[in-house]
Amino acid sequence: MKEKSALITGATSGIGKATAEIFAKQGFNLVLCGRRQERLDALKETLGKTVKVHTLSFDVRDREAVFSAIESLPESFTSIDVLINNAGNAHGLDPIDKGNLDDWDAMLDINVKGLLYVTKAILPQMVERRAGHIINIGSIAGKEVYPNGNVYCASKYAVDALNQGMRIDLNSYGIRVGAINPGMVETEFSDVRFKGDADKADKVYDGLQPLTAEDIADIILFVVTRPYHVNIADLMVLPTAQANCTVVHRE
Ligand code: NDP
Ligand code: 8X3
Repeated sequence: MKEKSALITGATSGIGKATAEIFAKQGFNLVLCGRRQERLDALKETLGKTVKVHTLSFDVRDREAVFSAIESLPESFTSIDVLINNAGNAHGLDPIDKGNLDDWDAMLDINVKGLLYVTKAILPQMVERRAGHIINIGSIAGKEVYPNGNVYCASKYAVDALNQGMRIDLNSYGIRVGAINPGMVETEFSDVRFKGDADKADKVYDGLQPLTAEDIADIILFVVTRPYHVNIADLMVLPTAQANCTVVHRE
């Protein structure tokens, strides 16, 4: 069987890292992306024992860095079967009138424009081969707006729109496009949102069992390993304790 390859953005932590680990177990060769080089090196060291691993360190906001990193891929990695657009975060949780402009820029530049840049850089070989699979990591926040979610929600609504737009525009090339939209997953997400305030971050998951990064990685693997004529287009995954963005059962 032909070897498969996947490029994962945001592979240094949380959902992206767990996805890299489960994909390596299934024999996917991996291109792992993120800004934290030491974490990329550590992943290469461990996962590189079972599959081919190439790492690319760049900020998805930096348009030129995105394109030059992907152009620099060695021959063995120029054909990417699966792109996982996962890099992203929430920055802040403020009402719209008190929002921090740097937080707004970060969320729109990373979660929306970064996702677009990486997709644009990867697409030519998928279009040429008339094959490929793009998984966009959206969020329940891209389906429902919650108090103080404003710009983060807007960024994930944009991911939802882009997921649909990509599926429409790439339909004639036979490229699969789908989104996974998680609810609460305990990763570094809340540490980033609250800028390292561990008390605030921990409170998010107080009294409930959140999803783990591995729960989502497992589902991504399921989506990717369906027969090629099956495209899981849009999937929402919540912890059992969460009914929607605002209804959460805490013991
Ligand atoms: P983490 O904070 O654990 O991981 C975020 C990843 O994104 C890191 O690997 C980080 O790598 C990367 N990243 C962030 N900013 C940039 C940037 N500017 N350039 C390149 N890479 C970047 O959070 P999660 O694993 O939870 O988040 C992954 C995705 O899942 C995000 O899109 C998030 O919105 C989404 N999501 C998360 C949920 C949750 O509750 N945790 C729920 C729903 C969706 P590095 O810092 O090394 O660059
Ligand atoms: C992350 C889930 O509810 O914190 O996308 O926005 S939430």
